[in-house]
Amino acid sequence: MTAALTQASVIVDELIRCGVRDAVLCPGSRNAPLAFALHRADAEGKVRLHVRIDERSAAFLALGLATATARLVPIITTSGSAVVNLAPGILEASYANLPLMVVSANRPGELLGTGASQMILQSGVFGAEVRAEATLSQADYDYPPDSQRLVQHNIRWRATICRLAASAHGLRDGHPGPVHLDVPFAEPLVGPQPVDVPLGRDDGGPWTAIEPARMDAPVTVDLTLNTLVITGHGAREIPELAGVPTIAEPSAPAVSNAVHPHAIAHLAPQQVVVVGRPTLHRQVVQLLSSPAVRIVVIAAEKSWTDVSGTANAVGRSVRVVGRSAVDWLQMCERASDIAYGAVGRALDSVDETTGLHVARALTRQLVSGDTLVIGSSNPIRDIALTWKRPCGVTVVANRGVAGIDGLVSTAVGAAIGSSGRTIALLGDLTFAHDSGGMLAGPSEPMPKDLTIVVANDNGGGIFSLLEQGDPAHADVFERVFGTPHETDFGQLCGAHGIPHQIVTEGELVDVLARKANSSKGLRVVEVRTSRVGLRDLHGEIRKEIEAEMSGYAQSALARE
Ligand SMILES: Cc1ncc(C[n+]2csc(CCOP(=O)(O)OP(=O)(O)O)c2C)c(N)n1
Repeated sequence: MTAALTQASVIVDELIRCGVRDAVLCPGSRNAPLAFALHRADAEGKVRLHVRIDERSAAFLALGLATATARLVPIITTSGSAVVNLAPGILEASYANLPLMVVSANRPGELLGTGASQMILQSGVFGAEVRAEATLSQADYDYPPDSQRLVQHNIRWRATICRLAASAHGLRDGHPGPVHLDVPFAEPLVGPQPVDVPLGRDDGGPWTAIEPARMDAPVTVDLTLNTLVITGHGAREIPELAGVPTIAEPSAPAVSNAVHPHAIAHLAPQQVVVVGRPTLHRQVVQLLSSPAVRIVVIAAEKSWTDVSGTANAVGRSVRVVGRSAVDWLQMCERASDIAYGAVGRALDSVDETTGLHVARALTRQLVSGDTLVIGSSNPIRDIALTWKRPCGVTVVANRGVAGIDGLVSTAVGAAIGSSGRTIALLGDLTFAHDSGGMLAGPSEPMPKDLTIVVANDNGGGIFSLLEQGDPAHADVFERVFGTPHETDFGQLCGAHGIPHQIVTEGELVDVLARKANSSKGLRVVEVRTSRVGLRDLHGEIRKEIEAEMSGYAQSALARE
């Protein structure tokens, strides 16, 4: 019997019993026992296996799959630096509260520091960013037939996996996120398929069935105060607040009473209810730092959003008293209409195509059943300014740590995990950063219909909107912030066998109406955009809203 193969079969079997349906494997030698066990489970239809060469990409693929399927996704690596290459995706999962499990193969512990090759201290390598970690007891070098030690090991291994899976889902503490299982394997790592794998529970379920701890702490929200709801990443729907004016970031659930983010500067709410984690708008940060406003935070997780420390109350759910005043509702609606109108007119008035134009054209094509993956930087902000999210469109965005890394892989994972078509909007640096996400072998599961739209302004457009984009820094800006690269995306995609085309904003509409039926189910559509006039365009939008709002305020005063 090859003990390492037996142990790997137990691990894979218990993961499946814990609800795993997709697993991402990165090739290596130390994790060979797990590779064999996963290949077998895939062949038996028990799990869908995804093999990726680059661990960074693998972690983000897993992240996309976990987001789309709401299931635990394990990423299986060999030992050494391979494990650390997962770090960006693990950090994103930690701050976005997504259930991932790193399963890192290791050499036997006693070899650490002996000069053994490809060996690092793997336990603790993700620091406090994993919710739980465990090192599995090593299988014996051999087990005699009917071994009691194997019986005991089987129990211990399965129970440990159940504990980690429960932590990943936050079942006991409401704090889901990544976990780490380190598995020391002794040689031989390869041998005949194990036939005497010790079994799990008879009912086919997990070794330990872990019930979620119920926590409910409602907080009272008095709607007679002029109230604005701000929903950010990770927000869930709060039916009690359904009719209240809401600034919803694109990755928060659709709302019936959406308010444009630029309206904030012209509204003076007495109370703000924060749901999830808003990260996009400076105006929101300003509003939430005001001690004059009552701030109520609703958080399902253990941690809650209160960057300025101004929150008056925190709860898990809402108990509403009173009703919103009609003139407050009208004021919010009017300010929002003015802001949406001003954005639209400003976009129509310029000749150049910007990321905002691409965001508007793309989101107009979305229909119920679509999944939209949004890159960090300007794409998510452009979508926030141009789109009112309708019901039925699923949105995926890596707002945990808001990196520009791993977005191609996340999009591929989200597309594989969802049933309809998927459209992603990424900036060019974001696309280039994870172009390795297009790297997948011919046997790998691929999306049914994924279009990655790249708004290519040849560099980081967002920086021209920040302080460093002030013309006073023009002599420094381009090289150290703008970072133009002039990459030929057609050739880059061609190297991976992915179809690529360059289209205008107008052509995007027709292109998106057609299916991405390439052999890999993935195509890249590039729209050349300009960031030259971006700062002025945003300035114009704000000025126009300002002017219209002051006209509205004066006519409201005259009516009183
Ligand atoms: C991993 C990572 N590295 C660096 C950054 C800093 N950063 C934020 S936005 C940005 C530029 C992104 O450019 P692009 O994807 O082309 O989008 P654009 O700003 O042009 O809309 C950079 C480098 C980051 N957020 N994440």
